[in-house]
Amino acid sequence: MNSVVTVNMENSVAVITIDNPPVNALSQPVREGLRQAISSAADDKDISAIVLRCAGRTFVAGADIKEFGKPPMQPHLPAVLNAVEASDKPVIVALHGNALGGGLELAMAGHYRVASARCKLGLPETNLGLIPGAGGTQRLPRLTGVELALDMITSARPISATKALEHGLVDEVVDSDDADEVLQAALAFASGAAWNDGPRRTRDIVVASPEDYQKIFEFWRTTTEKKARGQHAPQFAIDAIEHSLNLPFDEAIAKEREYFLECKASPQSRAMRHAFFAERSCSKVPGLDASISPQSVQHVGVIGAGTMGTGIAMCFASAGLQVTLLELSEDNLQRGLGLIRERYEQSRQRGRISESQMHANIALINGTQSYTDFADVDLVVEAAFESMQVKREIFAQLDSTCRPDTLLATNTSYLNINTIAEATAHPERVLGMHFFSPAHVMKLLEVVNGEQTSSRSLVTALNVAKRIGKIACAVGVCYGFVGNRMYSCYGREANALLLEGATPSDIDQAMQQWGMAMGPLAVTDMSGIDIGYKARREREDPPADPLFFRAADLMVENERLGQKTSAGFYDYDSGKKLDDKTAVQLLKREAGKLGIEARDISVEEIQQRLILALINEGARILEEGIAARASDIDVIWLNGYGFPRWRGGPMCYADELGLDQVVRQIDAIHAKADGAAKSYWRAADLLRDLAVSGDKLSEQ
Ligand code: 3H9
Repeated sequence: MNSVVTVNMENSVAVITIDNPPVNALSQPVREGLRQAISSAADDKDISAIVLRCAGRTFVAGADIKEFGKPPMQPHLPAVLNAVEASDKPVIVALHGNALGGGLELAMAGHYRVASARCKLGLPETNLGLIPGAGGTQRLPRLTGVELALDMITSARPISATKALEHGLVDEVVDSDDADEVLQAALAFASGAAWNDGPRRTRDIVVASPEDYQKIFEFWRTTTEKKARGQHAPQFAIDAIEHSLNLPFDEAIAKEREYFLECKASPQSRAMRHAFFAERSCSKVPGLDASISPQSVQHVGVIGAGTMGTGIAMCFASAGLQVTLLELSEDNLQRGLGLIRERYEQSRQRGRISESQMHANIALINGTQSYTDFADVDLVVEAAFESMQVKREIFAQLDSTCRPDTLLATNTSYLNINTIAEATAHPERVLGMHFFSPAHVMKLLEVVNGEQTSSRSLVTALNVAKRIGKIACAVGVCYGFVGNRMYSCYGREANALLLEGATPSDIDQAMQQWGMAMGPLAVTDMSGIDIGYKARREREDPPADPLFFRAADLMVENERLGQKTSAGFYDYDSGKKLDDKTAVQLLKREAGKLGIEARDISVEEIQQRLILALINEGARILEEGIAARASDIDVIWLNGYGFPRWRGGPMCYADELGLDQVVRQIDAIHAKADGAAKSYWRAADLLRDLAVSGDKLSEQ
């Protein structure tokens, strides 16, 4: 048919093969090839049935997301799928790998489905701010019933082939993941009697209508509103699924198309598509020689059995790597190993891992109190106390204990990697691997490239990050790297607003309303207000600003460290999270002493100050080359700081706001600012330049 869709005959069965690497996305040539293949098969009297399959590692993983930003091209997917479904020759679809989005929609437009045991089937469009737009909201409920369809589409989570078989989404599961074996099973299906009645068209199935279906939809609308706070697509998806019960198929399909197009044109979908590609590009570091192969890493040493160290040890063990966990005190070591066992046990209870997996993971982690056990490790991740002196001593020790090629990483959140590397004779093998807390849960890893870090060390760290399932971004050295450096500007504004008259809950609610997972002060209370306090005192170049994090410092000076002391910005005694009266009094008094007059502060002002502070610092980070791409900054904020995915990250959001608007708003804050704030609010040159040129920040 064309280079991506071919047809060959197996006796009287036409085998249509889609071969469009890497994931067989339904780009225009695939749609055109499919249209032609189905139409030719219809006219060919020698063809009794059709098997539709894919070459390569997966069935179709969806529409081609890259096409969404461009003008639509014929033939459109819904029309192609209607032609597949209308075929008079039975269409048997052979599924392996993933059948996602438009891929599953294509499979459902076929008449029968045979899947490999490891195949995953799903409609993940809401992850992209979309709804299924080629019949998924109508054909899925016809096959599985509305409840599973609601779950699969609103959660965007795929299901296993076994579950799909149980619920009528596939007709046969082949106990193999080999695409050829699935093809053979589909051919056997095609020559068998299963389809003696001819094509079984999904559109003709009457959707089972649960008696209390209105209640079911109400339930999904409210729970989805909470789970997917701020997002439009899941609600559109629920409306569309409801049409499978209250409208004829063709009218419901027309509605689905209308909602799909509205979602596709929305800023939310643009942002989520940006996030999708940003997460895939961040592992490709510009300028890094792609031919460099990573060093082998099988055995990892982790220093520190506290919250971070134990979480880091679990990341490696869960990926099958051997771990030696070092902690000098026996009590702390045993406490850490106990914590690891507890966390794995919890995962087992929640059904995330099997009992045997739990035992295997635990067995991979051995505790030690001696550096001699690091003599043969391939990688060390140090997660000790945040003190330059402590870290330098540890690295000097590692330098003399480990093999000369062992990669040495620090998990420091702020400290200068170059200064740490100077404590070793081989600074080229030193870098930062900055995990986010809880390390065994959070996907993000900042890989900090020191001045002398070799390309091979960087490649090895990125490779190991991928093996442990992290989204890794390479960043340069500066105070706080990318994430925490920006967070400190965001927190700086929250602190300033507290002295200007906003309460902790005013600030947190404004930011949650904007879409952040948590407010900054609730985060500080949770992680411990003293953590930032100590980090600020370790700083080599603290800002000469008496107001810098003054509110947080005031809490620490009054022994209010947050949740751990049951007293911080919030009151934890009442059981409800309320502004703590003492904290508010302390802040008022301090503001009075500093001559800051309390005023009414609007929700908009809070949101603007905090988000613009992020954008401005992000632009400076780009100017300095600390991040290679704006999209890396977005990935860091989406995966490490609870930034709403539907806003795409701070750099993407700046583009949505319009850079001229961003600069105008920053200038307005600058005009009113005094003292150190005057320099914080100088708009980054990059923002000004782009506002003039009209180029996008997120594409830098
Ligand atoms: C949809 O279908 C809408 C319809 O309802 C209606 C239409 C009318 N398009 O993730 P990986 C690229 S919406 C274009 O690293 P893995 C990806 O960018 C779609 N490109 O591999 C990367 O490129 P590069 C619904 C795509 O093995 C390469 O493939 N479907 C697409 O870790 C490898 O990707 C989805 O949302 C695409 N659809 O994971 C599924 N998908 O090498 C999206 C991937 O240049 N895809 N690429 O960086 C996935 O979830 C994962 O890619 C998958 C494989 C699980 C399939």
